[in-house]
Amino acid sequence: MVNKFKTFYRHIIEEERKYPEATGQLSDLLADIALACKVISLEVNRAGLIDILGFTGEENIQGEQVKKLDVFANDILTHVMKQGGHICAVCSEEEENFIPIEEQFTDNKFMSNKYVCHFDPLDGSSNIEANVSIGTIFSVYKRISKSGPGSLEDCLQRGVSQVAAGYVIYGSSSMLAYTTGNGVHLFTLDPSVGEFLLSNENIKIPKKSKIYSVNEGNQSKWSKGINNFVSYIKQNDKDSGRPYSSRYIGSLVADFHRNLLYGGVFLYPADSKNTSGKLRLMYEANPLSFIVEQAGGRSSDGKQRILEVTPENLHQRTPLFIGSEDDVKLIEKFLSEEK
Ligand code: P6P
Repeated sequence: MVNKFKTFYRHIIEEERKYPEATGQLSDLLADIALACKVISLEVNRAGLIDILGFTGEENIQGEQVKKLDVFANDILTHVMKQGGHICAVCSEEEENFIPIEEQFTDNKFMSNKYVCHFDPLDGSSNIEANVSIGTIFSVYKRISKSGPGSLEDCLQRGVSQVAAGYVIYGSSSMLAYTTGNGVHLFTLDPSVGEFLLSNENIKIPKKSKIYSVNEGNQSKWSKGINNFVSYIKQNDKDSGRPYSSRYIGSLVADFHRNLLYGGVFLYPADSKNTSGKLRLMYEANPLSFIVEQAGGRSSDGKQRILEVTPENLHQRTPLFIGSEDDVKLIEKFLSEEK
């Protein structure tokens, strides 16, 4: 834990000052994302209350349409991105196609909308009624095209090209984790001041862990290599730290966040039903992989670094093995040996 009373915005400005060529646009963009997530946090925390107070159904007490929370989160993020002026395209789990955004003409000049954002606006939202932690995941790239609204080429870049990535977990408290390539830093939302305050700096994930996260209900559909890995870590062998403990919430951001702090490996393999895996490359696997590598961990699809996968489409799925370095390497070993 750190004892610096430092806001998220102050932290990103200090990061920006390390780059003399920085224009401040990325800092503003990240601040805009944090603002949107503060609004989402308010709604997520009210969601239970809305149900309790009987505002469910098509209209709330103000006669407004009560949106599904993930649609609400998507609308807020998209709106803030459009008004911010730094984005040429927004891609979202909730949108079939990317949303191209024109440059804005402000103070008698065109703003250079030089970034692209991918979002999973509210991952795990099906868990909200059970009061399980859910999250927003974001990923930021620099555009490839020169000007005007963004193109599909701007949106389909490999994860290694990300300039920033992060998530906000809406749990007992709302916490924001982000990286711009200089380590992973964690902030806790203090609702009384309405700021994300620095709580952990330069987080490092333990190299080896004793936690694995997988939906064992899919065991009959797994490949031989995954079955062999999971059986291996369940065996009793004190010297090699086995058996591991099983921790699976079924909400990616919650499972990832716990493993980042405590050590652990999360698996969502391809199987006979989800032959390319279930999770999405551009707005789940890539941002979390940038974060985990910046924290000293590893992330792979079983054959290669997630960050080096060449995307073919916006909603592409991928197998995902992410977390403590030694554990991910062990999975890759079992997969390489499966006959
Ligand atoms: P399963 C939630 O629906 C989600 O997209 C991720 O947040 C989570 O890790 C995964 O799916 C859970 O999938 O098949 O285990 O329910």
